[in-house]
Amino acid sequence: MALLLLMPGRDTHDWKSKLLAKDPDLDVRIWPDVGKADEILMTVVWNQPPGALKKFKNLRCVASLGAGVDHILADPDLPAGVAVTRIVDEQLNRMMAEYVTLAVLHHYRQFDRYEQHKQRAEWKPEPPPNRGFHVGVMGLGVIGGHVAQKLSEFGFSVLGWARSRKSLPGIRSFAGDAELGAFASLSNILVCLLPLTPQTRGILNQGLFSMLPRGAYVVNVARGEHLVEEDLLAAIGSGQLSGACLDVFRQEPLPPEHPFWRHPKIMVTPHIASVTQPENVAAQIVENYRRLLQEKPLLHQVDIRRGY
Ligand code: OXD
Repeated sequence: MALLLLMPGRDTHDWKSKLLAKDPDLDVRIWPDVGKADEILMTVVWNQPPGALKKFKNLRCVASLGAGVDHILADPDLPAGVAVTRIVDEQLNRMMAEYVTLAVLHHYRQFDRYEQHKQRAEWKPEPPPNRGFHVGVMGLGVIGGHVAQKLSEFGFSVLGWARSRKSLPGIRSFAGDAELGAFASLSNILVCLLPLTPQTRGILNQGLFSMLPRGAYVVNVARGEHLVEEDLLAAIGSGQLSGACLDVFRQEPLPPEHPFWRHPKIMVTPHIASVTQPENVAAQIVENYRRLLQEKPLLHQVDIRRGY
């Protein structure tokens, strides 16, 4: 049996060598050189082409290359009964905490204003940031919970919102639709780290923005589909939002003509907030491949019905 790397555009040879370093006997194939399709037991995927997943009759597990699995669950060719796993990795948590802390501090310490002053050679101290400033983190799973905790350790007052109530030291927790308004009304910076599901698609919209304190700032590091782009532009235009830092987009790469590129109040990065490094995660992929062969429960298997 074999493991297939189905990740067009990624450095699959590096992935293969990192997997073989963990288990030199592994039969690792690289799409589209699949060999005998019936021998594929597990596939590691990112941006899989349409129809690719339906070719493997003995497929038992589809592993996401990243923390998110929305690209797999949305694939109409995902065979029924196949397990789906995600990456859980300290390195991914650390990178995300770095990125979000940087975005929060950049806004909180008004670096955007100082960039503008600099263009005019203007020496202009701004009033110090407000007390009573809260960072609201949407999504308190493995990564969201870690980010919330790091922001709190940094000294921010952190609120967390999730579908069900979470108990995290130092984080004031809000849960479900009923408490979304209370959470939003206190969030001077709103950070989205939610999984993408039918319930969370488009959740960053005009309705939510209108519940935030005037001048709030939005950081989206989850999925582009969480954000209604037109609503963001309108909310910044009206002054309801002061700006946004975005790492993910409905269309990636973000097309050159997209208004976000040239918007003075929107920071754009190319989906780099937190990136899977093969050397950090090869062990968990190889372990899951062994578990499949031994018919043991898999690490980090997602609940397909819940979507994460
Ligand atoms: C992920 C991502 O899901 O990089 O890990 O977006």
